[in-house]
Amino acid sequence: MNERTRSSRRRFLARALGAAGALFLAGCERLSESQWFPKVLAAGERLSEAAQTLVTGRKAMAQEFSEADLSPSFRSNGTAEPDSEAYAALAAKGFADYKLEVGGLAASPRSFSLAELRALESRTQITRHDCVEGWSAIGKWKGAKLSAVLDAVKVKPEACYVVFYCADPMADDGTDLYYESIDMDDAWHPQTILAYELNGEALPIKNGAPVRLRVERQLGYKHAKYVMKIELVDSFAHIAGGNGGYWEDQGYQWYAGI
Ligand SMILES: Nc1nc2c(c(=O)[nH]1)N[C@H]1C(S)=C(S)[C@@H](COP(=O)(O)O)O[C@H]1N2
Ligand SMILES: [Mo]
Repeated sequence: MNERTRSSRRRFLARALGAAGALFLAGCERLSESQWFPKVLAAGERLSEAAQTLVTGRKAMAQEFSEADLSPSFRSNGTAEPDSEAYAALAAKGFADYKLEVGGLAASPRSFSLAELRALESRTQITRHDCVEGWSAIGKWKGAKLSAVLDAVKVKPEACYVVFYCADPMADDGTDLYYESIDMDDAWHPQTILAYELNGEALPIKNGAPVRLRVERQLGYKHAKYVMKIELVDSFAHIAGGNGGYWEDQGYQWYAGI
């Protein structure tokens, strides 16, 4: 579904869900026009079904597996160790000084140490990771629910996306950090976690230590590793190439739902 269709469906959905939903979704769509409304309302029933499918679709759980399904080892892809002095210094101390900064459109922005993240409500899940390069792996992830982090910082209603800034520079000169973003549907999803364990052990550096995103309804490149900072935003215009992610800035689809 292209951006425009998606936007139309979301607007219809806002209507279908009533005033509260409309208020929330309207904030995220400030920049788009509203001409389509009369047309959609005339279409009635049929679109109402489409809206329903959309709701179920975005809330559905990704498949979970059993211990017997675990891949013998979970491979690393992309960065296997960030080429950054700041990261090396953190790693040298076993990430004891790590702080996850969470801010942007939040009423109570704050940072979280690893201990503080571990104290939040957690979830453990065995899921399959699918990379667009053509490989998959099943791993057991444990982490803080992103919803618990969002609750703690009090997300402002204007927030439309969550942006994850990583420790690894993608350019040789140390600039162009990897980053990614998801919308609020994925952000509040129960399987969306900030993982600090893989297969029962502290997350290895090759898989994103100390904390990486697991957003199970999305393809591999959305699962930001080495997350250092989280920002709640209403647009990507001010961030890097403006497309919501490192790979998106090179032309990948922003919505990588599966
Ligand atoms: N910071 C950061 N996150 C990243 C990447 C990366 O290079 N840097 N690669 C992405 C891609 S394409 C995939 S498939 C997964 C790989 O995760 P893994 O190394 O645990 O297999 O991480 C994603 N997140
Ligand atoms: Mo990937």
